[in-house]
Amino acid sequence: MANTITLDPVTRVEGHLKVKVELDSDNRVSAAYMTGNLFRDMENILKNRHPWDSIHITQRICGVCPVSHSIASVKANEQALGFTPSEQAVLRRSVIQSGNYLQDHILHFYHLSLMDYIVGPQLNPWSPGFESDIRITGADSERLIGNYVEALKVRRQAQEMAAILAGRVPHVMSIAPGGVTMTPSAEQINQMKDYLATVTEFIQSKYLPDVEYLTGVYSDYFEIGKGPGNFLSFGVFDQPDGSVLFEGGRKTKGVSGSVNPSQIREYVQYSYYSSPSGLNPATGQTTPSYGKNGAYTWLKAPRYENQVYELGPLARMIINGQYREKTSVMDRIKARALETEKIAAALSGWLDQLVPGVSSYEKITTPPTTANAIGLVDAPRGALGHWLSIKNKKTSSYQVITPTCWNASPKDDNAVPGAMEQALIGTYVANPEHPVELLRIIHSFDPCTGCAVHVISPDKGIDKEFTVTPSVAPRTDR
Ligand code: NFE
Repeated sequence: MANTITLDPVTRVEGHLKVKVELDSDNRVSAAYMTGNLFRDMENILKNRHPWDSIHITQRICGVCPVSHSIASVKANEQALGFTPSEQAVLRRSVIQSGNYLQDHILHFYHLSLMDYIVGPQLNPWSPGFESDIRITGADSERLIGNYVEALKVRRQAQEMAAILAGRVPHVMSIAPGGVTMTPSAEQINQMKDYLATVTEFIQSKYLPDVEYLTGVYSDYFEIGKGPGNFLSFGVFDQPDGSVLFEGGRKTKGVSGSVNPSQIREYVQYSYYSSPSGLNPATGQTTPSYGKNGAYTWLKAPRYENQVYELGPLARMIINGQYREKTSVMDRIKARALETEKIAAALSGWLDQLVPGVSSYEKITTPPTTANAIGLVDAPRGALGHWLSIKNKKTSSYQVITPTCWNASPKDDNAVPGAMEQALIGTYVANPEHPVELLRIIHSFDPCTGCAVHVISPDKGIDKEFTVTPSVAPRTDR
């Protein structure tokens, strides 16, 4: 029998994720199984509700990327209405979304990934941790931990900046069919500029140098964790002149292409659903079937023209010609940091274009009687799609495909593993009792499985086990 390693839960990710890998006799991963342990049934909850409820309910899918859900949902609803938002509304939405992106990318590096590479504080929740291949110690480690703490404050600044226009964060209030209901004053715009100055200073003086340092110390990780080599994005940050900061598109084995949503299919042979496999989300179905024979996850397997794609900052940067076409742990970390710098620079220009005291909201009182619409945008982790159907002014069908659903997807009906599974396969695990290589690969994708519901075994409860097989003892402190 193959030697297996199971990490459950994978810590420092959003949501509840499990990974199981099989090792061959040389300690290389020969098979990988990503399991999303959550099912929330949001899509069925939305049925028969007012279509605009989806703007707020889908934000509750996740506290990390709610702005992107609100934008995907409002885009679908405005397409259903045939409504085009004003230039100021477009701008204000991009300002809110970029504030969320900035805090999210900083979150990923300092608070979710960095502890895989340094000696962290010998405190709960950082300790016990894996003790293998830690190359950053002593003063360098302490410096990075100092920046970890500063990053907490900086993320707050980015959130507060977004909240000025959003009404509140993380779950925003001002984004509605018709535009953005918040009209900023000149004083508030200046306040946002002050927040951005602090965040930009941190990106330039800490985040970028720290990433440069990490990628230098762990340069071998430019060869570890390679994804499928296909990249997809829906594009993000609409600008008032009709352009987008990051264009959507595809790179398929080096060849550029556009994205046609009708070519997306979701397969469920290995997922806990009894609904038909291979449906396009416009006619998608979500019928849970926990424990289905052969299934191992709540995530479906989205594919474009039956191909596996990697999504996220690396995909966006490659598709936009702003990063070399490579895929690895360090390429993902580096591309995310470089994207952060670009977003902060663009945001500075957007703040200059905000017009104080001018409304960006046109009141619309009723949804259409019947419509089919799509809202596509990129969330921080990649392409996000909301498919909406309206009948009798109510939502009759709603399907969401999140970026992590693509990246952490299981095998499809052709038994082809998902992007993260492919990135794990072939990896050499030096010490199976401390499989830090697996965590580094998983974290580089910044997965979030918050898009589904906790399944609780009443006798076991949740999160009681932290298991690394074959032989590290379970945690007993939680
Ligand atoms: Ni919950 Fe999200 C992003 C979306 S990932 S963080 O980015 O959509 O599936």
